[in-house]
Amino acid sequence: MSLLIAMPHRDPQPLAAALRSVAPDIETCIWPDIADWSTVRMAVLWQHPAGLLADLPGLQVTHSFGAGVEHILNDPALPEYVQIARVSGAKLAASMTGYLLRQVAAASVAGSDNKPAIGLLGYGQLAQAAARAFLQREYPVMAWRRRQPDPATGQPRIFAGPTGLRDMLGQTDVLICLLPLTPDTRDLLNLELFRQCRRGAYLINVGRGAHLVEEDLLTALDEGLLSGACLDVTRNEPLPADHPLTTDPRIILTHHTASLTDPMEAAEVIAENYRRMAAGQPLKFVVDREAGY
Ligand code: NDP
Ligand code: OXD
Repeated sequence: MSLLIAMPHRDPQPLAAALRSVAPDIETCIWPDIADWSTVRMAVLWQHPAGLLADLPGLQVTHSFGAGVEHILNDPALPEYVQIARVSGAKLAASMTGYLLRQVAAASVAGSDNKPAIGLLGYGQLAQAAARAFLQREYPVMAWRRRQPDPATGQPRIFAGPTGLRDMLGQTDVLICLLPLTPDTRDLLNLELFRQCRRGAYLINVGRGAHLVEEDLLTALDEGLLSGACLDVTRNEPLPADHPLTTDPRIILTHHTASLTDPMEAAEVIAENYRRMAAGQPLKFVVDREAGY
């Protein structure tokens, strides 16, 4: 029984070393150096090679090396019976929160003399940590999620569904996308949505590039619907040098570095899930395949 690490575009060694230190008993191999494919029970994946999952007959769990899982869910070779888990934790959330605080402080948001009102799209692990930090600094904070909020009122104000989204957008100065990429959220950041925002709102997209219709962002900036944008994720990564987004002074670009998975934090979650898998126990940070996150 073994664990496979397959992330051809990232250095797998820091994760392998962290796994050796937290779980020396777990037999680990690194793609493409796999002695016996039939013994692999868990695969840790990030932009893994096409067709790989079809070659692992004993696979029980796929584990994303990051928080996002669309790269696994979109794999046509993913068997129905294989579970999906992902990495999450305090370090990932703290790093995202730090990035968002810096970007909001640097953004010049039209018409806001006071602290701009933050509207979070998504209220999961990362957005909840960010919301706490913004509230501590006395920003008004709202968040939109899929499931209806509990009736109890509290901070931040929670919205759900299409009407909730419209309500939140109309009161938002800085819109932060922290959604997973699913069929329901793809292309959500489009002109129709920007028209519902407070005029001159500022957009920060740290979710996925495919949440944003990039031409619509340029139109919204031209029409003054938005005052600026900060994009950590784009449809093509890395962006070609001559792409219109790279030269637009109203747009700040970072290169999918808002929050990088810490190998030790990842190793702890992965090792814990490996043990749970072996014991037939429920996994941590397990993905609901139907919901897509
Ligand atoms: P979670 O799975 O913890 O949270 C997802 C949130 O999105 C939940 O609140 C969920 O609602 C909400 N949501 C999902 N679908 C919808 C929908 N259709 N309508 C409204 N709300 C919806 O995710 P994380 O916070 O851990 O991560 C979020 C995303 O951030 C990742 O999927 C990844 O794409 C991105 N990311 C980017 C990084 C970067 O460096 N740029 C680093 C790490 C992650 P509900 O609460 O009702 O379930
Ligand atoms: C992630 C990411 O999903 O790095 O963790 O984007």
